[in-house]
Amino acid sequence: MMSLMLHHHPLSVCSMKVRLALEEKGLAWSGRVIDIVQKQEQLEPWYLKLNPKGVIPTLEVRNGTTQVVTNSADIIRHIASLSEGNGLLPQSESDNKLVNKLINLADEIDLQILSYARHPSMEKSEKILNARINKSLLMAEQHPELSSNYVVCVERSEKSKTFRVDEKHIKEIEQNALKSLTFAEEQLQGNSFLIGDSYTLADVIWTVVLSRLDLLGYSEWLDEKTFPQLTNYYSQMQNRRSYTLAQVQNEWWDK
Ligand SMILES: N[C@@H](CCC(=O)N[C@@H](CS)C(=O)NCC(=O)O)C(=O)O
Repeated sequence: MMSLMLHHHPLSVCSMKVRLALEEKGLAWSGRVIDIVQKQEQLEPWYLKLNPKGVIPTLEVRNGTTQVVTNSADIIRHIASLSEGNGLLPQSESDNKLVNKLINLADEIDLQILSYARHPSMEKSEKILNARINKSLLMAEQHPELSSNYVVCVERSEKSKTFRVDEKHIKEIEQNALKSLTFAEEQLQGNSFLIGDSYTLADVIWTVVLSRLDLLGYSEWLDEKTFPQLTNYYSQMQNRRSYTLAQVQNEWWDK
């Protein structure tokens, strides 16, 4: 019998996408919380062997053998491809292409950098990024065989520190996000979901994106005047049982 084990964190936006896909698929799963806030467990050697970039989420699909899937967009696609559970993909090829386009547009919105840029405490988020850099450097010394992995982890946190205060970079992310939101708004014209009348994987990822933009305070976008369809759609999605079950939380990490 197949079993699914997700390495995740309650407040990680990438983890929320996967939890929501699992709940909408209606499959049982178990989870292991990876503390990316205080202990920086994503940098432990055992975890790097599963996820060489040292990020969450990671899904282990056990079915006689174990398949490890990383990167949230690939994980949700993998979940949708499983024969068990509810269908999350449309019938026609053209609609499937559209689902993929909507997944890519959502995935390209750099919610990590926007989250670091808009965290209520620059000091607290700086502390987390520094803790990741310091632990990566220390672990690289202790585990030289994994040093190239730790270089990637240091570079990622350094990049976050630079870009989150780079106004031009943030503006670019926001302008691209606005283009994608405009596309999603048009898709919803006369439709209950992003692809016509049925809930798909595109709705999974967009629900989480809208929820994070809401947390980040982009109230001018989640507004009836700017994007009426999306605003109404977002409240409908919040009412789904899966939203609660998947703990799509609108909370900041604090430490
Ligand atoms: N493209 C990856 C990004 C994964 C990612 O950046 N995850 C964040 C949490 S949402 C993380 O693990 N951060 C810890 C770190 O950067 O050390 C995905 O979608 O899975």
